[in-house]
Amino acid sequence: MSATLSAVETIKAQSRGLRGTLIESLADAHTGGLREPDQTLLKFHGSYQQDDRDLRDERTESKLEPAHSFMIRTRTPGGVITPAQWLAFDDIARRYGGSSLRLTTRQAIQLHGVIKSELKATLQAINKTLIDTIAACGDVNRNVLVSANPIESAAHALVYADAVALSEALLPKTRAYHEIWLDEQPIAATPEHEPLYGPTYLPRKFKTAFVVPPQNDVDVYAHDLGFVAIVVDGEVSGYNVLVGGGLGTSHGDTRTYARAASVLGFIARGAEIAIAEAVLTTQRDHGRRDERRLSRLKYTIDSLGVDWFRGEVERRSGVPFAPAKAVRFSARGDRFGWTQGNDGRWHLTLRLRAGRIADRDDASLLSALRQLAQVHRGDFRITANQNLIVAAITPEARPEIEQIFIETGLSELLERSPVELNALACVALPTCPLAMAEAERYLERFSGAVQSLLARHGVPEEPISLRISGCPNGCSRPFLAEIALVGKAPGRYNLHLGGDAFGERLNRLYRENIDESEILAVLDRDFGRWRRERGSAEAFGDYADRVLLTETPA
Ligand code: SRM
Ligand code: SF4
Repeated sequence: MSATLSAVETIKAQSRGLRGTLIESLADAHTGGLREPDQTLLKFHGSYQQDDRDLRDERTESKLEPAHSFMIRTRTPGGVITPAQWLAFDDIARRYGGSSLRLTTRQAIQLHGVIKSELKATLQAINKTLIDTIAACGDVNRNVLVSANPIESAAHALVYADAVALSEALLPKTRAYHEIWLDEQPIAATPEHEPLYGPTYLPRKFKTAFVVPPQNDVDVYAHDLGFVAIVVDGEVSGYNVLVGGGLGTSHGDTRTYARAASVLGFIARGAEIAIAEAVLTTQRDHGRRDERRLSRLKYTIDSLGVDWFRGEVERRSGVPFAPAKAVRFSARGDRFGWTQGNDGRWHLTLRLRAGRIADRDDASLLSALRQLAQVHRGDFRITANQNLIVAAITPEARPEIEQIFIETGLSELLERSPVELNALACVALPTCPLAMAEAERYLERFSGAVQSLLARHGVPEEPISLRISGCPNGCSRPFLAEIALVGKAPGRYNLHLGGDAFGERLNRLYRENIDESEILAVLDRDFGRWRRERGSAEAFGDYADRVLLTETPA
């Protein structure tokens, strides 16, 4: 391993506990952006500097600096948020965030388009809602995912509590966030000790998810650390622990790859934090710090071996693993519409098309959700599939919620085929600096085109998982879909096929760098073959894996 540290390592080391010169950068009125090292440090506070890519060329021609603005992401473990918090976010979005909210694949809320002079006021407004953005981005443990399914509510409540406790335990200790954004007076001249992270934090981002089978609604195999709840007679006896999932790749760099997590074993409930700290510190001490592309936990595990890693986690935590318990997933996406929990309360899962919430010509989603939040007495749960559950509605309250649901047009968004309802897309253009092709703005058109093909082949109700990412970083978790488009260039994508229906098998590259007409032609032909040749009820992803991907491309 080369001894040369990546530039980000030096920035972290010199940052005085993630403070850097953020205060000075924010005060500099000559530019809408931040100094470069501060852009890196800002991420640890839950925000990214971006620019409007739709305007980039025009501004360059006019010799103007890019139209800088900031994306802000919340730390909301399990995506649970109260109606009062929702209303506050609605206000914040209208005032600072271009009247738009975005629900993410990690159960967070994102604001886009916040300008530098209003960044601090926006973070303060968010903090007033008792939600923070600490560690929502950066080389730390990120927002912790939890199955959002409120039907298995007894087990879910326990697992949610475990996830919140873990999220708190893995927070960095620095007071930088409080000092920079909330004007807290520094207590000591020297940066505080980070017992878990050390002065340079982790080599890379670190992601944790909890899942309650049989619903794999968080894609538990995609995360650095996964806890699969083992529920016996309604009680959570413990967790199967998974490590080393991760989806980010780089086009043309064969050293990078998507990886489904490996199983370490079973632990009793109560040992999660000790295990998480051991996994995290092993990665802290052994992950590569010279090459960020190769520094995720998945590469550390593959270079040291799963058995070595298991032994090291046992040594550091003092918790021995028992053999993993048998687990079966039988579903994956969200359960749309009305469902009733064991306690008689109702839950309404809304479809929000790539998680974007704004008032547009075709639907006034921001206003519709505001109306719901004004009367709702339960809570909201952001799902890991960019949707929203209006949860815990009493039977008495249901008629009023139902009326708003219908009158505001929210119900119409559910009148779609399974493939369209379950399709995901990352943000991509115009805000994501890494996007190579459209994703969110292309989702409706492309999923509609795939639906038309399915209808033509006589299988309009097939629940095929379809995901689009604007680049190979994989933010919509495309590599676990049955059909995925991965952006290559404007209007061009790699086509991946062959994931399974429950998020347990990675798909594979099927066609490279093709445009929409080529993609649809390939799918048209292959849907036809699948219909004729599939075993009884064989899913498209399974057929693709068994047949299409074993053939040499025509
Ligand atoms: Fe992501 C970077 C958006 C979930 C893998 N991701 C980005 C950035 C911040 C671009 C950047 O670095 O400047 C994107 C901001 C776009 C924008 O304008 O908002 C971005 N990622 C998103 C979100 C909003 C996608 C969405 O449409 O919902 C998701 C926010 C999650 C959250 O709330 O915390 C999001 N990103 C994911 C996931 C899915 C997951 O975690 O379940 C992945 C794949 C899983 C994984 O991490 O392996 C993912 N994002 C990446 C990567 C590749 C990491 C890697 O290991 O190579 C990057 C680029 C990087 O880190 O260098 C990235
Ligand atoms: Fe941006 Fe790529 Fe992530 Fe899409 S997959 S949000 S284009 S980094």
